[in-house]
Amino acid sequence: MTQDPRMLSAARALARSRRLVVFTGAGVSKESGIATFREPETGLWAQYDPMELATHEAYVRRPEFVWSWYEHRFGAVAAASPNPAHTAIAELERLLPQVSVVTQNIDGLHQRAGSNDVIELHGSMFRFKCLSGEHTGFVLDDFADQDEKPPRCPQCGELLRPDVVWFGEALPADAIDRAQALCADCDVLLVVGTSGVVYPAAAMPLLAAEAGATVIDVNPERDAIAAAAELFLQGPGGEVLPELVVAVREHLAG
Ligand code: BJW
Repeated sequence: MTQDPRMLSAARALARSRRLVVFTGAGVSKESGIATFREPETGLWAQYDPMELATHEAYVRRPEFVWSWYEHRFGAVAAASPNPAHTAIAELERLLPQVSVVTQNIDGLHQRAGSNDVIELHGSMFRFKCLSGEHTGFVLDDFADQDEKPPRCPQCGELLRPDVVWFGEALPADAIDRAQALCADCDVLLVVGTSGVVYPAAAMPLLAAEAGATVIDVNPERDAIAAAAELFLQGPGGEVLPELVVAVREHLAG
């Protein structure tokens, strides 16, 4: 049994939770071998300029370059598996009455780990749409036989792009609306692996705290969220979360 008082407090809050929201960022997938964005040296933005890769203007300017960067990332995700952090989050669903996952990630690893209610704020790398945004919902199989890169929209012939949210673009309305409603009505918000600097997603912990929820932050670094969190559990998600799930189980068993 853990003796860490912060771990015990977090386990107690989770065991009592009736409406838990887990809010995740790139750090939750790091132990699956997927790079984060802002970590010094290893983060994607330490190597690449986000304005050259994650904006509509950049794609219009250099579609082949941006597409090839995404192809490289598709390969990394295809080779990856959910790690113990994803699995522990999915496990919470089996222990607690209501669990939703609000993620900024586009890698689909929460769903692969078994989480059933996943809200993707920044889209998905498994869906594609045309540059005008008029035709949506394409999957790789829809254009797998095309040699052209980037491929063309099967309906209008316009360039296809990943259905992800780039800087300056609105988040999908249904996703942000549901995430905000869940955060404003949860009793615990468990935040894992986000630097908390990209808005409007970064406002989720503030919404939850304002609504009186207990905000728990899991991160190896004391990032922006930690200051606002009631409980900060320092360490990698793949180590902290399985330990937390064991402590929740123990608490529920009395
Ligand atoms: C671990 C770990 C381990 C490591 N375990 N943890 C208000 C104020 C200021 C600016 C703005 C504002 N509102 C809007 C803006 C502008 C902008 C913005 O926020 N800019 C800031 C950066 C300054 N926001 C936008 O442009 C958004 N759109 C918008 O606001 O539209 C308005 C609009 C309305 C109506 C019409 C039109 C427009 C869109 C933001 C889109 C972000 N897109 C990206 C790319 C997605 C696609 C892709 O992946 O290719 O999303 S950028 C990138 O950042 C990605 C992430 O989802 C997002 C967040 O990053 P995340 O997940 O926090 O990762 P990191 O790397 O920052 O942090 C990793 C963390 O993990 C660290 O803390 C580590 O310590 C930790 N860690 N190992 C646990 N093992």
